[in-house]
Amino acid sequence: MKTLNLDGMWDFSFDEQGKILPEVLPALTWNTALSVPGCFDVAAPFFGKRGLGYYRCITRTGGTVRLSIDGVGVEAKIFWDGKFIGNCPYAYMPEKFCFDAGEYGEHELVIAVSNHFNKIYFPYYDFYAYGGIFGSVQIEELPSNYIDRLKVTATDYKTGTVHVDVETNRFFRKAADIVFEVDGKAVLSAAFSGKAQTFSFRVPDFKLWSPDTPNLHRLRVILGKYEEELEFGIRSIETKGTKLLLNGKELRLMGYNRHDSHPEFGAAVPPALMAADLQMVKAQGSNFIRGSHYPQRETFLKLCDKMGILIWEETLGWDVRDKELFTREFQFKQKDQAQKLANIHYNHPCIIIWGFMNETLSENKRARKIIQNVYDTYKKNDSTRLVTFASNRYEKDICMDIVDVVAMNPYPGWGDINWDEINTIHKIKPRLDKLKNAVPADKPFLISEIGASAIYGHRDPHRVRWSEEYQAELSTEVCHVVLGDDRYCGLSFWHFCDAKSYLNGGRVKGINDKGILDEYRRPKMAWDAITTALKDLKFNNK
Ligand code: ADA
Repeated sequence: MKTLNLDGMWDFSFDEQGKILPEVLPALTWNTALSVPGCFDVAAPFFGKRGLGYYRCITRTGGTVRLSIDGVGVEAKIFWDGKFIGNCPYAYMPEKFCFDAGEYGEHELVIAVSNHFNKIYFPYYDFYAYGGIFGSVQIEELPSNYIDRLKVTATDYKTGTVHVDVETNRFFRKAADIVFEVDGKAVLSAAFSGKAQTFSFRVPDFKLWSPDTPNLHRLRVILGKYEEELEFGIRSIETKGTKLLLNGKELRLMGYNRHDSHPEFGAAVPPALMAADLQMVKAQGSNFIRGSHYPQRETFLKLCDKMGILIWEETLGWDVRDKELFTREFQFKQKDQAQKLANIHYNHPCIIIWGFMNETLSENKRARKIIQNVYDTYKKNDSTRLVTFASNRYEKDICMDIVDVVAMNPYPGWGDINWDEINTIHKIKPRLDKLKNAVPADKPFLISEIGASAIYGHRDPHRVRWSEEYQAELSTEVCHVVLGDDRYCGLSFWHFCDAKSYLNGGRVKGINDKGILDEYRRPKMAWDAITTALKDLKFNNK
């Protein structure tokens, strides 16, 4: 079995007039080249344009193959030797396609990308809709019988027992031997019936995974001519009353919401920059990232597995209005994304929370049904993780009983200014105290967003809003109020770094400037303020 990494320089062609992705490839002139992964709309001559971008690469392969595309934006259609193979309907969602690539030899792969808004990515979202291929593109050459899905579940962190669910391709019907190795040693040889089957074994000399000890084990599965390798972690995540428990011990979360965004790379943030972001988070003593507001890249999740950073990953859907929310199409797309995400990223120990539909109409009875449905979809596909959504309906929210962790996005100290005030930091504690009393007494409560805008370099002795001083002072107060009170299971600031949005809706320079770092990752005063607050609070005994 061979894996081809197709990342590199691809031929590129842009159609600015094109509105809808075609079913059949048009005649194209491949007159330029762009990088994959990469975004076409962060570079001249395509800067800021909307249209159809065609990426082409020629590769040598053949037989049965599995093509993996780790996220596109806003959507894409895939063509192999001119023939339609499949869709990437959701921005940022990784997709896999198994198909017959034909005789061994040269073949043409075209990924046709549209960065027009669609029925899941609406123009009013507060983050820029980039166009391009955001993650790696790979081809695995497969034998005719292969494993389609491998799910590793640590069922008992005390004994190191794991279950491995093996699902094979449709045509696999023959009984065969299956071998499991962990860290290079055989742990189980068994008969595989030829249908979906679960195997169970204990990991010898297992070590638990946690943010402080992110131990990973390597699994190798051999089934006939097929082989697959992956890393997994042994850990549990559950709730007990108002607490989160990781491996049976209380876990408190502290970290950031983070957009995959950079002025020069758009949403195709390079791995080196991802690693640098995560190293900062780790060095600060934080342990949590909410991947706002869409699926994360495989590289990013692997880094979080290795570095011990806990993740909330969510479906795309931001502040969706009733006109869109109450359509069957939108509801299907939420459930479909939840089902895909829970399966595709199932084996990452770093993911502890599945999320969906940021700030939806959770005060509304019709929306409650939709929320219940998406929650149930996640649970059906993954009963081992916590499921929630971030609410901004506060006391009016009627869905707090559904979710495993109540998560809210309040903005006291920012959205509550009066004519005669220049500073509303004193309003933070009373507002949060009131809010926490509205949360069911038996549920963990997470402040999933909170923060203030600050323009990098804007310093002001009056500490007015938009100054670095104001944001730093607000962040310190938030750390003390939230992390100093164990009624809250955690906190994630809005947000890690400034990220491109739109000019309408009052975003200065078209950027959401509530980053604790600016868009180039230069720390604002708040970064050190938070680091100091965590030390003063001895957060997580550090
Ligand atoms: C919301 C939303 C974020 C961001 C934030 C803000 O809470 O979830 O994506 O838009 O507001 O900056 O106002």
